[in-house]
Amino acid sequence: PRLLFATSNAGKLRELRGLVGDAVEVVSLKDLPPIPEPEESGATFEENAEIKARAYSAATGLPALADDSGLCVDALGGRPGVHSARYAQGDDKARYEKLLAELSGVPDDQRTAAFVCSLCLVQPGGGRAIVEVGRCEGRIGHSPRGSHGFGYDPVFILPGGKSMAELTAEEKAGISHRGVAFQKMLPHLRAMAGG
Ligand code: ITT
Repeated sequence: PRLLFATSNAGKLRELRGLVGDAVEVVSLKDLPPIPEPEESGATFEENAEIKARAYSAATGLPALADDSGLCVDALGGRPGVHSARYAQGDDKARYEKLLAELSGVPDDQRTAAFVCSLCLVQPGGGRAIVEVGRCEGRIGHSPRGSHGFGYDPVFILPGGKSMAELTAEEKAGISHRGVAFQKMLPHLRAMAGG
């Protein structure tokens, strides 16, 4: 059966397509008539991923894989967390600039953060939801660097010193929260596709 990548975020879609390769035949929301976005009313990444997977699977009759993800900053008590997409009006740059402003004056050893990704796979007709989570630890830099990736990548500094936006797509896939969650999900996708 075809699998629906249930996201309207272009960056996520690009990365998920790279991760799945030709393991499963995939369709995206762009290939389908418009579907109203479900309200992400959950308190956790897992809950929101399941809300999205169930809503898009129900609307299309397809197995759906949804991604709920975000950036949890320790000095902000875990914010923006599940609100990462809505942290500031405007584009990705407006959001990471707001984050840098909120952290101004915070010393390096208190700038730790983690990207978190929850993937949820739901079959049409409801039933069990499969949820897998990945994390990627780092810290928030002082200025943006790099031009790959999306979202908060330019201000997320990895243990090696590079920003996430300085990695190639392949390098990011190998270490990212999304890559980690996806590797855990892959056996379930293969089982669904029939081997
Ligand atoms: P969908 O719900 O349609 O999938 P969305 O962008 O609204 O798209 P989320 O609610 O899960 O999705 O928000 C995730 C936000 O977290 C995203 O918009 C980015 O700002 C940030 N984010 C997630 N993964 C990221 C990554 O790999 N690199 C940088 N920022 C990321």
